[in-house]
Amino acid sequence: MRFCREHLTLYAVTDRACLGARPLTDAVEASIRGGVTMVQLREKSLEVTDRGLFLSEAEELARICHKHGVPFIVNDDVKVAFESRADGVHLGQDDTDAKEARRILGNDAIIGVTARSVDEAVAAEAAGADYIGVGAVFGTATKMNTRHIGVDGLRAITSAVRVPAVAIGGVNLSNINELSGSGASGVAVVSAIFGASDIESECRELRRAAGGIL
Ligand code: TZP
Ligand code: MG
Repeated sequence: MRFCREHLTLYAVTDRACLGARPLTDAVEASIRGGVTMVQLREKSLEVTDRGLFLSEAEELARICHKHGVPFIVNDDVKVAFESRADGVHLGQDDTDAKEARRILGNDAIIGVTARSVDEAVAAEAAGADYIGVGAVFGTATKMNTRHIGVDGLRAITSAVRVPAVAIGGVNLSNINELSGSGASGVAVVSAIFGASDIESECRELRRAAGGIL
C-alpha cells in the first residue's frame, strides 16, 4: 500500500491488556469504523512467548485492515510483518535496523522508527524510515522504559526531519489540542482507544480532534 502522511492522522496501536475480555479483532474493527487511519499490532509478551499466535493474530488483523483499505503495521518483528503480509513494520531503537527491514520487506513497505531525540530522528530518516514515531510526548502508563520528551521535544524533531512524524505517549481527548503547531502529522494512541468503553465513538472524536489540529 502506498504510504502518505494522512495515514498517520489517527494511528491505533493495539494493547490487549487494555481490552479485558473483549476480542482484539472486534476492537480493531470498531476502531476502523470510528475512523482510524492506520493500525499497528503491538504484542510485547506474545512476541516472546507465542510467536505462532502472534503470527496468526497478525494475519487476521491484516485481513481486516485490508478489507477496509487501512494500512496494517507489525511492531518489532520484521519476519511476522513479512509472513502476515502486513504493509510494514514499526521499529524501536533496539530492533532490526531500518535498512535491513527495507531489504527484507521491499521498497513498498511502510517502515516506521521510534525516535526520542533529534539525533535518533535524523538517523532514522537517513536509514530510510517512512515516518518517525516520536514520544513519549505526554506521560504514559502503557510503556515503562520510555522518556517523556514533551511537546517541545516533538517540535524539535519535526523541525529537523522531512519525513512525517506521529506523536505517541499519553495522547487523549483532553490533551490532543496541545499538539497544535507541533508539526506532527498525527497521533498514535494505545490506551485512550483500546481502553475506551466505546472504542468506535472514542475514535470518531479523536479523529475529529486530530483533523482540527494537524
Ligand atoms: N511508545 C512511546 S509511548 C508508548 C509507546 C508504544 C505507549 C503509548 O501508549 P498510550 O496508552 O497511548 O499512552
Ligand atoms: Mg520495538
